[in-house]
Amino acid sequence: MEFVHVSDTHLGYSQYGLSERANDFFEAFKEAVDYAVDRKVDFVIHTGDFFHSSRPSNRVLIQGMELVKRLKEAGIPVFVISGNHDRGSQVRDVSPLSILQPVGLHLVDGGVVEYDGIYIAGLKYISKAGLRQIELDRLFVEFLEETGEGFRILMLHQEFQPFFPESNLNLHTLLPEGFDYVGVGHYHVPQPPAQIKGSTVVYAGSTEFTAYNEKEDRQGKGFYHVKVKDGKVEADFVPIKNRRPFINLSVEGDRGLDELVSRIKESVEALNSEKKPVLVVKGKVKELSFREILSVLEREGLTDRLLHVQLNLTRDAGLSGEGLVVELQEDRIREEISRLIGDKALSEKVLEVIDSLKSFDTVEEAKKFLKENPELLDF
Ligand SMILES: [Mn+2]
Repeated sequence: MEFVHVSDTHLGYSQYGLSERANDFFEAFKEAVDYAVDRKVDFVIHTGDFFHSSRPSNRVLIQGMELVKRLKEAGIPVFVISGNHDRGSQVRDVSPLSILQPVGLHLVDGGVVEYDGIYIAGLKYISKAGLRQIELDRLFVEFLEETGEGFRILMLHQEFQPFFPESNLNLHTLLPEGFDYVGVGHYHVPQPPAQIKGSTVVYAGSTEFTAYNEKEDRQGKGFYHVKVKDGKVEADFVPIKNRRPFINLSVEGDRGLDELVSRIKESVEALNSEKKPVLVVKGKVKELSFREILSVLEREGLTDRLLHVQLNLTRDAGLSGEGLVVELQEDRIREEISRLIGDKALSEKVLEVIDSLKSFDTVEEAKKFLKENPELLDF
């Protein structure tokens, strides 16, 4: 028995406001689907954030339908849970994934389905406030009791220890013995398979960058191909091949602009991709303005060879007060927010919204996401 475990495809995310990036997210997802079809796997599991938004546009819904239909026509069922990005409001609305159910998507947002002697349990993303209302360990046992003899899969979309050391959800204590494979989403960095309570636990990672991270770039973006033979589970990472390249450079101080430009040139020339790269420049500058950097790139004819330039620069404090960036410790900021709000449940909700905005590169994108997901601000 073989299956593909894919996660966090964020279909419909037009990063940097670019339709090319939305298309990249579609193509990366499609590469995983094509792989599943080519390898004739038995089924596909998707562990959440199928869509980037709980209100995907009509065009994006059609893209989602196309992918599910392609699998369906190949006789490959796909099982999915809702992530924090696409779960919809629990009170007012349903998950946008339910729209794809009539074309063959199996939404397993809290229960167990049986397919060909395989039991697939799933739970949608649950907020921190929601987690206080339920006991995950008991729920997992209930799921287990609903299964029969056969391969047992559990799909989740949360931050868990030991992968997230700061999480208070620990799989070592929450997970009962009995599941064979636990597929987890939410963490965009793929993790090597771990053995916990006799089960193979895998964070598949995302198929594209929602926020660029060089460590992830080295590891690649992709999905897992899982093979089960004689009770043995083998999960292999499959990188997305046709991915848009990112050039990641850093700049220190204001000197070195010429050097930076020649490094950009070199990097662009070294690439062998049909897709124009995204350039990410980070570092601390004193007086250099974004406009100056962009005008040099333009003069050197580099802007046409790049899809987008993302400047993550901070002003070196100590010179003028203009644009001064004060780097505060993150936990100090969190403490201060909690103190200002006072109410514990409310401040946790606000911090959760802030956490979900951390996966964006720009304020504009974060704003757009909030507009598309008004239930997040439904306090
Ligand atoms: Mn995600």
